[in-house]
Amino acid sequence: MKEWIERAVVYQIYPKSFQDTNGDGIGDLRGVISRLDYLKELGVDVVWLNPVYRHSGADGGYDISDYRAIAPELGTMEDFDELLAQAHARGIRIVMDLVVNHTSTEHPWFIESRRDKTNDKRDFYVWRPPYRGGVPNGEQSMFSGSAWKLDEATGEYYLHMFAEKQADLNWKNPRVREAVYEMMRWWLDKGVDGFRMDVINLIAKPDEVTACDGGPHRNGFNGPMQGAYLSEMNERVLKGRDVLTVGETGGVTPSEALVYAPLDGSRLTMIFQFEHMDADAGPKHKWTDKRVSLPKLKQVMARWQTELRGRAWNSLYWNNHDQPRVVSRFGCDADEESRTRSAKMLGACLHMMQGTPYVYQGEELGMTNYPFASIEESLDVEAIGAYRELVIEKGEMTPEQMMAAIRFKGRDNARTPMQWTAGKNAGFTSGTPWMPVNPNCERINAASQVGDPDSVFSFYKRLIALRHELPVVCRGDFTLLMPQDEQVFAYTRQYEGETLLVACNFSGKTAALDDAAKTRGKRLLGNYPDAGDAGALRPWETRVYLL
Ligand code: TEU
Ligand code: CA
Repeated sequence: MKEWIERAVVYQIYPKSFQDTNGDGIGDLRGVISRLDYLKELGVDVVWLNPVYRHSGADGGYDISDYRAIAPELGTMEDFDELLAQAHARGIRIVMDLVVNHTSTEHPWFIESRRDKTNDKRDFYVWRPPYRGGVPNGEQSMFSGSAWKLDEATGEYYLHMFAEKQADLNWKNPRVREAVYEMMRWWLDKGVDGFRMDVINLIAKPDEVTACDGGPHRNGFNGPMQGAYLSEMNERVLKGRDVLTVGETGGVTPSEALVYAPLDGSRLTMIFQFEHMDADAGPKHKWTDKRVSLPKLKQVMARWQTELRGRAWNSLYWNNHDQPRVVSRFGCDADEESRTRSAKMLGACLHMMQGTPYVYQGEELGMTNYPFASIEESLDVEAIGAYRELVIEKGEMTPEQMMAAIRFKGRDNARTPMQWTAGKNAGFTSGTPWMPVNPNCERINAASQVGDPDSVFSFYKRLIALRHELPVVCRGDFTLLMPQDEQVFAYTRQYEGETLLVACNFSGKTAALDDAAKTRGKRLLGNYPDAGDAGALRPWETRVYLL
């Protein structure tokens, strides 16, 4: 593991919701440039930018129509170059989103591909004839409904594992792979510092998934060729370059992680696993408002810590642009005291583990979920599709149940504008924001937190600094304490004779600590002004000690 990556903390920016500078209500690249000093103050090392490429508006930029152009609403390539230069001048690296499982149906490759069956780009995508007059098989889109769409021009179906406008590329075609690698080299030559790779474990679909056999919905993730494609990508693009790569890999197990992100650097630097994000799933998958069971969450987190140890590298995240706000999900946003305490507690719990922490914009302020009242307020293709399927078509959930689930888990919660100030539109825009600003911006905003030593922001700043300062935070062996406890998440990290003790209360009630978890030694961090009783944690309390 490269030393800078071992100590790095990444900040994720969803540019459309970060900072608008020209009053059109949409965040832009100049907005990101204008906030680089804020990121410097926080102390992060790397920024991951969600897609900034030209797109067709179906899925928040994940439907790319030109990999080498900036979306006009976000700015120009000159703006991008300036952002890169200005970030580098501050010692901040830039990691781009790489979306190559699919392109937009407006991408020139697809426009050519769909024209007829013999054109040069036909095999860039997955085309199949009808099976007995209908869809080739029962494969389902991640956004509800069939994953096959009939295209009138040739009478064949194309595969789209996400929205209809997101056509899956055919990775079996070596020309597709080379075209992707060439594009990646183009960005790296420009000076970007790596890639976050969207659904990268979906590119090597097993043959059954695309078979024209009327078969059932199967799982297209983690196909047999995955390792080979990633080795090839490494060989042709990444090898010899000082980059950070992180693969988004839903459904992977720790043993599969060893295939994707081995420590020898032969494939990816690390992956995003999803097991802890699925720990609170119910019978309708993510669509539930049920709270997570803490023993289960701990078991998942601990397993990833121990099973990757010395073999592969973890990423650490509670939040991203696809997840609800963690303080509302695993903490408590009911009152200000609980919100700030639980936001800090969740930060400490995650950041003191081994791996690379990711902070999603606004997480460092303890931003919360948004009070969506009805489905008409949802902008996200996932929520709209799920509502249609589960409420309207199948009647498996009532509108009230589904809205409760969308409020608790919907992706739009992450995408409301960043809260900079208590003023108009939270200082995000002088115009009309593309998405409503959370009304709680009056009490939750950066302006009030940056200079306040007791703020969530200052606490995150301290967490990031601790990782930079203490080798035990980067390298220590992880041991889970009190695994069955329903309130306490406690663990130790051990490195070269030093022990870090982290104790967190995931509840609003006092919680007793076992002997092994009793706080002792030197207090590094806490979210109460005083040390308190060594054998008990107060509501939402966190303590970090060096023994
Ligand atoms: O997400 C991949 C993915 O599997 C999502 O469907 C995820 O399960 C869901 O958002 C959780 O609610 C990536 C991107 O992060 C997402 O924003 C895109 O919509 C998707 O790929 C398609 O590109
Ligand atoms: Ca703008």
